[in-house]
Amino acid sequence: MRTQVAIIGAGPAGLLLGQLLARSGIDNIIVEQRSPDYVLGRIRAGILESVTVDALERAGVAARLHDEGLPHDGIELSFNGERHRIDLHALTGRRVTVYGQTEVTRDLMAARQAEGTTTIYEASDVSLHGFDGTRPLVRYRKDGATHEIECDYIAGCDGFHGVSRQSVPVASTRLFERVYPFGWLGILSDTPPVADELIYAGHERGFALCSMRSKARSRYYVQVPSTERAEDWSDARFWDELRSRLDPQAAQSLVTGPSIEKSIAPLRSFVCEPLRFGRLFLAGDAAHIVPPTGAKGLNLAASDVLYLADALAARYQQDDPRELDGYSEKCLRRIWKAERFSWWMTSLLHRFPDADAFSSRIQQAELDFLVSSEAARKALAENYVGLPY
Ligand code: FAS
Ligand code: PHB
Repeated sequence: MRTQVAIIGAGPAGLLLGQLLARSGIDNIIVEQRSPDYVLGRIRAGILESVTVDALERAGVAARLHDEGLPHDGIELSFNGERHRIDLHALTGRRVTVYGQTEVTRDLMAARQAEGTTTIYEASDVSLHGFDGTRPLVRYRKDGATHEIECDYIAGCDGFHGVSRQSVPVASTRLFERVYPFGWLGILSDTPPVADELIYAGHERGFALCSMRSKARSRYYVQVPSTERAEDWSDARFWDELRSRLDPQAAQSLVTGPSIEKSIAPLRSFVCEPLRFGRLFLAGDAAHIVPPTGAKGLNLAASDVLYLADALAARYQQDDPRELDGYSEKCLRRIWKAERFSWWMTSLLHRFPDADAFSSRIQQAELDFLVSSEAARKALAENYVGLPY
């Protein structure tokens, strides 16, 4: 087979890139190791920045998002038994949209299928070749046979554990990482959300987050040690722990019910530099990971893909390689600001097992300053709604 751009991974980054390239008349094939149902079964992000909404509109897949997505003008911080609203819209003139990553992926899959663009699911032993030259090649196995895709460029959109970044000689990369000593135990339940907006709670027992997917489906998280296993947490144990970390009003209003999904996400900050290796470009979780505290993971993937789609369009339509040459540096400027914000929100609201008394007082002072200073609240709001694209 031959195509202009071979995309590795059919998560939100790969599917969004495929859709944007197709709308620019650039031929592409996506190679994905899992089945469509498996990809849709992963419960991930829930908050979209306006940049991501714009990208989905450009991709022609925003109709259901506008029908079913929930625009949110603010978030709440809960600590010391009180809740403090951060009015995102009043502080920045912008808002975020609650719309699950699963639904974004579903909309992108449907659009790609309707346009008949090729996605190869359940491909195994995917390998990348020749991207340091001018004739890159993707090889994979499916239905007992080995297949090859000749292409001009490869987009590595295969997530943190994917093959793309692993295909680059380590000596050509600089990796930056911080692994946190805790994870998020998340639960999905068909119960009404505890409040109209998200509640980020910092408590001596640990962090908790009250989020949602709709007015009838809630998403909750509690911070747990990295050693915990989801199967050791009954629904009742989860609800009791969550309730113990919320302010009295939220604890009182919490509606519990059976979990329809329960999993633990590890927390890490990670960046690979650079993002380009000859004809291979990394985008999304293949290039960087943020702790989900700042709701940046999916949104960073979208901005990488917007930059890459525009750069490939300039290359193919005006034979202008300059945006491709500037891709890595442009993405990294935005990536590192999102890494900083996600690290800061995580440090602000989580309990660190090795924190001494001084660190705990600094954390308390940070929270007190945040809720007493409009400048501090504005800084949080600007980052949360998404820095300028
Ligand atoms: P993805 O990991 O979503 O997609 C990569 C795709 O590549 C997958 O479908 C995978 O099967 C495929 N792939 C991997 N290796 C391959 C290979 N060798 N060959 C072919 N295909 C291959 N972000 C938030 O904002 N909020 C959250 O609450 C949140 N929770 C998360 C929970 C977990 C457990 C994880 C892992 C991430 C979470 N994230 C969250 C971040 C997440 O939403 C990512 O930012 C988002 O999925 C990024 O999308 P992609 O870059 O497409 O990567
Ligand atoms: C979610 O709804 O899954 C979600 C929302 C906000 C975050 C992280 C996760 O910061």
